[in-house]
Amino acid sequence: MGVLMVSTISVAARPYPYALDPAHTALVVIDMQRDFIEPGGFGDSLGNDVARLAAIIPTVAGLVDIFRTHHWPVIHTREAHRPDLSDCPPSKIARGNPSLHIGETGAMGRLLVAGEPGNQIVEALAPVDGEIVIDKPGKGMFWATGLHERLQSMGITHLVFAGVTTEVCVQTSMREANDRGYECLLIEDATESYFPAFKAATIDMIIAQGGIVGWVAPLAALQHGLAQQRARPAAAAGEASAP
Ligand code: TIU
Repeated sequence: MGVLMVSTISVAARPYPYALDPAHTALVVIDMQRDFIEPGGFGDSLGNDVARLAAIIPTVAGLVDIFRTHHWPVIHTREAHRPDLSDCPPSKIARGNPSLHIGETGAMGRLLVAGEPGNQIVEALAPVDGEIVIDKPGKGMFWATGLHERLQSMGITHLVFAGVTTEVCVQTSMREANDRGYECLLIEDATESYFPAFKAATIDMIIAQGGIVGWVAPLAALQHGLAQQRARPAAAAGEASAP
């Protein structure tokens, strides 16, 4: 049997339906690392209740599973600095009044440092062979990562977003992607914030003004769009196989 050719999938999204072209779409899972999700990490050091974030893991896993099943690209990011912190501005280390600063040693090793236990993606969402893992020194996924060039070489034009936190690394990355011309969809139940009001406000900002940053939809809308696409009778049969 040949490769299944999948045509555009329509996702019931806000502010209007999102047209997902599977041949040119990647999933980006932002910073689902222990530093933010488990006690004793960077998120905890800033005084946050990290339990809120762990709750989305099953939904993110369901989203990842869709992309893996279809062999569509999955990209994981981690907020990570080099062990010598040469890629971490002093302003970032000094900011706030954390119980531990970036680079200091907590319950899961040095905070936000590549290679440390806390810097690993949570076990339930661990990358598998063939998936891209990007270590990013900033909140946004394009700053000093080379990711744009990789996405361009893959022919990616559409990005589906999940991860944490909604108003910090997810929003920054989505805005950076929007400015680079990507059509962006945020899966709203696959992202979370330490602050419910900030998550709600971020979603409102993304979809305002006709989708000034992009689109937002629940995972169920993507699943429904996929099911409808599969159910399209004659067209699907006609375009079903390629040599
Ligand atoms: N503090 C906070 O909400 N987030 C971050 O510092 N990084 C990410 O969002 N990944």
